[in-house]
Amino acid sequence: MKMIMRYFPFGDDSVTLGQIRQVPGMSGVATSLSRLTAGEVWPLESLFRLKAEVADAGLEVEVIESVNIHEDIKKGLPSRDLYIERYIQTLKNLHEIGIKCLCYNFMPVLDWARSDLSHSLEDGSQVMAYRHEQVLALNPDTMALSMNSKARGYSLPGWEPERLAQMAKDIEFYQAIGVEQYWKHIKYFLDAVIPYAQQYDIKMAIHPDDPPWPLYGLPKVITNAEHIRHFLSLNSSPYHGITFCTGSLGSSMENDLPSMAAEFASQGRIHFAHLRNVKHLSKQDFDECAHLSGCGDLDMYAIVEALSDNGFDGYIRPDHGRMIWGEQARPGYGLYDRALGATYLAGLWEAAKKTQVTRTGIPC
Ligand code: DNO
Repeated sequence: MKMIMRYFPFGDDSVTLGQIRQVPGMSGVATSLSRLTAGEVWPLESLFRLKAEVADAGLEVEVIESVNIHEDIKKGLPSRDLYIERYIQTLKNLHEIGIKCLCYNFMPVLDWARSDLSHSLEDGSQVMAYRHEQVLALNPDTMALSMNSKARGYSLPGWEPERLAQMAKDIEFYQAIGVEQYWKHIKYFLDAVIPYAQQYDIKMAIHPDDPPWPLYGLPKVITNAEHIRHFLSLNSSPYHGITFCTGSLGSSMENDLPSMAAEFASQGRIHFAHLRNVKHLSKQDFDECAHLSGCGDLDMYAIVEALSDNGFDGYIRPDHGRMIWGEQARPGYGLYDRALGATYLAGLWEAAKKTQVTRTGIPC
């Protein structure tokens, strides 16, 4: 297991690589050329610059999060072949700088959705929150504007301007095609790309839909164990896997996360884990919260134990943290609470490893 933190390069982050380097146990970053638009080939020189910047700080860049998929691929338009070709060229370039894992998503139009990026908890911290009725009442354009206005000037991953311009039209398009057709578009992409991922030794790790239920009539696919099984069955390559995001999957009270972690880790299909907790207020309303099991509804120890016992050897990053101690940062991605989360998760990992033989009889 390697513990990493997300980092936005070239002046787009309030957190520095030097600070990340000082978080105990931190070996690298998950990063991206976040200012490029979906469909562009990632230039090799920018990638080498990124690698050098990270290496200068004594960290590794082995995970890219994410290379966004052009909407024409998700829509299954004839132009998708051109964008798939460019995606493969980007994979080749990522291979050149030694990338081992790529986190991506296949969510139509929207990436993640929240009703509030700065909701105050009783302890005075701020978190991102989701209230289903409020999200439904907003039209997506209004939600996009309100999310970007609260991003404190940083780019919001998943809410890139080019995505937003077309939003209303795209939503209508997806409403018309339906989920069965959407799965076909996923398969078309995988059939074309996974052989190259394998050739370039890059593990592809799809991120679950966040939140994991239908919104605005858009197809949602990576939402629960059954859908993940179906997704994995579309290609048998070990390079075809998932990002196990406990916050996204855990937003649905129906998902049993330790059991899902055990099932997919034992198949070698979890390449990356985003670990965070979530506090439910009702079935479809939740607040993000501190990482500790006691602060939310997920049993973080049981999840880490399931990953560890089932041979998980990928990357873990602490996911969204609270905004604490007066920090001003991109929502979810401040330094302090993610650093607390990272050390907590490292502690859970150590405990799981040290008790593995006595608990399971299986040596580490
Ligand atoms: C949100 C992130 C997502 C994730 C993408 C991966 O904070 O977890 O934006 O990076 O879905 O493609």
